[in-house]
Amino acid sequence: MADTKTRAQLAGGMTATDSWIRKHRLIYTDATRHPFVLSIRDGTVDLSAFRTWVEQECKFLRSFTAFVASVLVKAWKESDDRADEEVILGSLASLNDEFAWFKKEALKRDIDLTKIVPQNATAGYSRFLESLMRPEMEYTVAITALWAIEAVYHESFAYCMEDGSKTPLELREACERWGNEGFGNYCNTLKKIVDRRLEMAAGEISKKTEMALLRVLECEVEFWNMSRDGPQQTIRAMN
Ligand code: HMH
Repeated sequence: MADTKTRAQLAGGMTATDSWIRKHRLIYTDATRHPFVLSIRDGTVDLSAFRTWVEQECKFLRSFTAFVASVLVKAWKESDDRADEEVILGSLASLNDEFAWFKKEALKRDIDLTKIVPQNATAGYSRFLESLMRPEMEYTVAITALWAIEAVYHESFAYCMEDGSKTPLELREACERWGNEGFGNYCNTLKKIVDRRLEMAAGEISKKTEMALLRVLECEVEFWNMSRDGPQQTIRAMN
């Protein structure tokens, strides 16, 4: 009874998250092996693109933090396992640390945090997170989005730290932040929560959850695209 394996694992099958990653592997790979990430790994990254990434992250993190806080409230109300709340509290604690790190990065790069304008990808991502924050949105859907958001960063940045990567020295700290083993374990803990919830979810919730996962992957690809393209150009009328 105390066995923590899910029904699917006991049956020798894949968990729900594994089968979704397999089913949607094209977009999953787009999100976790994006050209921007590959350019960090091979050392050719454009530093103005990296600066754009830092700026937009500073904006993104505010909505992300509010979202994580809303997932904590949903866990408190809906979860079948009290331990979930501690895991999500851990997410908030590491976000506290992340804010301090981004402030330091912004200072180093002379970025004025009060003057950052969110680009379309950041604004779109925030709107999606806001839709997940609504009280009627199910915990299973929201915790799945949280897992996917964290897992994409872990997989991307861990790839930039592998043997043979040529990640520039000044970007190694960023890669270490999300790519480290502890962060990987935290992502796995979230993944297990998701699979546990999906074991007991009704078909329509499962479908809704899969859609939320796909939307996260799209938002992540758009966020990388925006970073790769660097500072937004102002389009002027040609007359
Ligand atoms: C855009 N995705 C984005 N930013 C982050 N900080 C994470 C995921 C992971 O925390």
